[in-house]
Amino acid sequence: MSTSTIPWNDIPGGFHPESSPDFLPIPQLQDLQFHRLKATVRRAFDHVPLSKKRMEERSLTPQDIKSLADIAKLPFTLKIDLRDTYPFGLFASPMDEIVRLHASSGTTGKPIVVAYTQADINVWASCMVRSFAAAGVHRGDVIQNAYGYGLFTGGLGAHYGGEALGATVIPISGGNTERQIMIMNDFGSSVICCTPSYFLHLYERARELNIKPPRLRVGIFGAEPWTNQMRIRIEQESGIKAFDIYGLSEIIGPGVAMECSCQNGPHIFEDHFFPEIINPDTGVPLPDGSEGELVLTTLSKQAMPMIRYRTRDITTLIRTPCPCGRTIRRIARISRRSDDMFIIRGVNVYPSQIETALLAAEGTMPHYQIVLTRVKDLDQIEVKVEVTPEVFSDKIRAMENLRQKLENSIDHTIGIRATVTLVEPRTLQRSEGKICRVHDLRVMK
Ligand code: DLL
Repeated sequence: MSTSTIPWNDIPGGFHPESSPDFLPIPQLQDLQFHRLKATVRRAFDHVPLSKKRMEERSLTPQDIKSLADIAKLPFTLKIDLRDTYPFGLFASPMDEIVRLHASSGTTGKPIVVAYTQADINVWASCMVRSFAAAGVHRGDVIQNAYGYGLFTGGLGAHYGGEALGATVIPISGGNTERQIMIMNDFGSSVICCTPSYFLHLYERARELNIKPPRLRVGIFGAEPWTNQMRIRIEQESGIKAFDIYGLSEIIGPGVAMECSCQNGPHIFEDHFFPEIINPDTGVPLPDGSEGELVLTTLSKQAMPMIRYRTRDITTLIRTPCPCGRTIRRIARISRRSDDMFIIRGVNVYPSQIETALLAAEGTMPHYQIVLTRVKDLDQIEVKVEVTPEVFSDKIRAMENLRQKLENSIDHTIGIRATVTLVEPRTLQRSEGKICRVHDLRVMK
C-alpha cells in the first residue's frame, strides 16, 4: 500500500488514537454515518442489480433514506445472496478498480468472494491501525502475524494494519509451531496475532521446550468464539494481555471491532460499519442493550457495499460510555453464532456454555471437545476435557471428584447431563486456524 495514504506517518510518535474517529462527539459521528449511509445505498442501488431489485420490491429508492433510522426500511443481505451471485455478482466496482479478492470457504460447496478497491484496502488498514492502537500496540513493536495468509482475510488484514501503524510485521502465517516459537524468541516478538485456540497450542509447546518468549506482551485474538474464562486462563498462564478482535470477510475482515485496554467488549468502528441488533427469528430490530443477531451495514465500502448483512453472530450493543473515552459503541464479546447451536434432547446448547462450565473449575486445561452420538434413539453428549498434569498424576479419587464436578457444572448450565471424560494432557487434537469443537456423529433419520 502507498504509505502516503496513511496520514500519521509523518507525525512524531506515529498514530494517536485520540485524533481518530474513535473519539468523535456522537452528533458528529451520526452525521458522518448518515452521509455515508446515503452514499452507500445510492452506490448499491446504481451498481448492484440484486440490491436494486430488492429495494424496488419494497418500493424504495435511495431518496427514501432521510435519516439514520430509515436504515430499518432496507432489505437484509444474507450469506446465501453471496453464494447465489457467486463469484462477482455483488460487486459495485468494475474489475479494473478492484485490487484484491479474498474468499471464505464456509462449510458447504463454493466459497463466498469479497472484493476491495484501493480505497477499501486503505480503510481496512486504518481500522486495523485503530485496532492495534486500542490494544496499546505502537511503533517499535514486533508483530508476529500467525493468522493465515492467503484467501483468508486474517493474514493480510493484520499485516497491512501493522505496517501502516509503523510496527515491524513478521508475516509468518499459521502453522509450523516450533518455527513460530523459535522466531518469537529470536526476533523478540512483542505482539502475537492468531486464533486463541492456536495461541494455547503455541504457548503449551513453548513451555514444553522450556522457552519463554522474552518480549511477548499482547495477543490479538479472534476469528473464532472464545469465552472470558478462556481469556482469564490465557492471561494467567502466559502473562500477556489478551485482546478480542472481531471481523468477518463479508464486511471487510478483521478490524470491524476491537477491544480497548478496558477489555470490556470490542468497540465497533462505527464510522465505517453501522451496527444493528435484530431478533434472529423475526428480523425485527431490537434496542441497544438487548441480545440478538448482529446486522452490519458498510458505510464506506466501494467494491462491495453490504447493506444490513445478517452476521448470525449473537451479541448485545452497548451504548454506556467506556472509561477509555471512545464514543463508538461496543458489542458484548461474541461467544456464539446462531448456527453454532446444537439441539440435544430438545434443548438448545451452545459450545460456549460448556466452555464456561468447564473452565470455571480448577484442574482443567482449556482443551476440550464435544461429541454428540445417538444410542437407541437417545441423544448422548460426551465432553472430553484435558486435565492439568498435576490432577492427572494425582489420586484416582481427585480425578473422579473433578469429573463429577464438571458433569454437575454442565448440568447446571445447560440442564442436560453430559458424560465427562477426563483425558491426559496433550491428547486432544490442536488447531492451527479456526477450531471445530463439536463433532456431531448422530445419524439423522
Ligand atoms: O474470521 C476475520 C477475522 C480474522 C477476524 C482474524 C478476527 C481475526 P471469517 O473467516 O469470514 O472472517 O469469519 C467470520 O468468525 O462471523 C464470527 O462468527 C467469527 N469471529 C470472528 N472474530 C470473532 C471474535 C474472520 N473475536 C466469523 N469472536 C464471524 C467470536 C469471531 N467470533
